[in-house]
Amino acid sequence: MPNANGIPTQDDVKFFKENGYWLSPKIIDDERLSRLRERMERVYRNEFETGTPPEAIWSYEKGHPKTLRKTDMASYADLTIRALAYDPVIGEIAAALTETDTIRFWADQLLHKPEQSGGHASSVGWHQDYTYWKCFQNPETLLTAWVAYDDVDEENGCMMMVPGSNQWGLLNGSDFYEQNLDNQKNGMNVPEGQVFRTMPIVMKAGQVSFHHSLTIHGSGPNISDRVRRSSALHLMTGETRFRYDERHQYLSTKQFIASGGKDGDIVQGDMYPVIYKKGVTA
Ligand SMILES: O=C(O)CCC(=O)C(=O)O
Repeated sequence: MPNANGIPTQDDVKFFKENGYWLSPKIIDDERLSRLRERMERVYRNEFETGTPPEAIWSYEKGHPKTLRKTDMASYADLTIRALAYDPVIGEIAAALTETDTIRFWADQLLHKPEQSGGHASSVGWHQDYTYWKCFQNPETLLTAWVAYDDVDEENGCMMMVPGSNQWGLLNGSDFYEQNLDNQKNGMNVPEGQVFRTMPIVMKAGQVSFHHSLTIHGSGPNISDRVRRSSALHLMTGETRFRYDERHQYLSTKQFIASGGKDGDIVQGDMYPVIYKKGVTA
């Protein structure tokens, strides 16, 4: 069991290393969750508190209301969403799981999966996040914290993890946008002797699920009457180094390059704030 603040124990760290994911207790309280849900709606109405828009606003089927919405870097637009992205407790948990002393934030996504979305594109295909993050050198230094704004279960399309896949290296066939998850998994080159077993990540609102950048995960449609809302926060350890990769560029990596960052440099700077440093209280 984690301690009172949700900080993982040695057994939890062992579980994360072996399985590639770990689920915290509830660490975001109900009042903060209702503010986050309200801010999510404001961003969807194009009301940007800071005056800066998110990096990308995207949904399937040209914005059909029953499809998945993904908004990249809403933390640029809204200060409540930004405070969650920079949350030091989430940073401390990430540091414990990766056994490091420094965690930087590097990206966030708002994810909105509407109720009764079956029959529309609202699934997330099986993928390893590192497929999209080759602009960083070492997948071991990268992880995601997924914050549930609502209770999530199989009916409203919770995430599913493939336990142990964090130890399989980078596979072919990852595709966040694929809708036929059953077919898709047959195209992934799972190593000989390993089994593609799926684990639903059932969570209460305010819990945070952490996954390694090589852990295969995806999610099905929302066949319930309950919306599924969340923030996915992409984090890195202080050891993360940059790699120039033409295909995987973001506003932050473009700025890193513009300010002189080169292949092999430690990733740091204004776009990559330190959210946790061991021994320094927030
Ligand atoms: O929300 C989902 O179903 C998938 C999110 C995801 O792929 C991620 O957080 O890395």
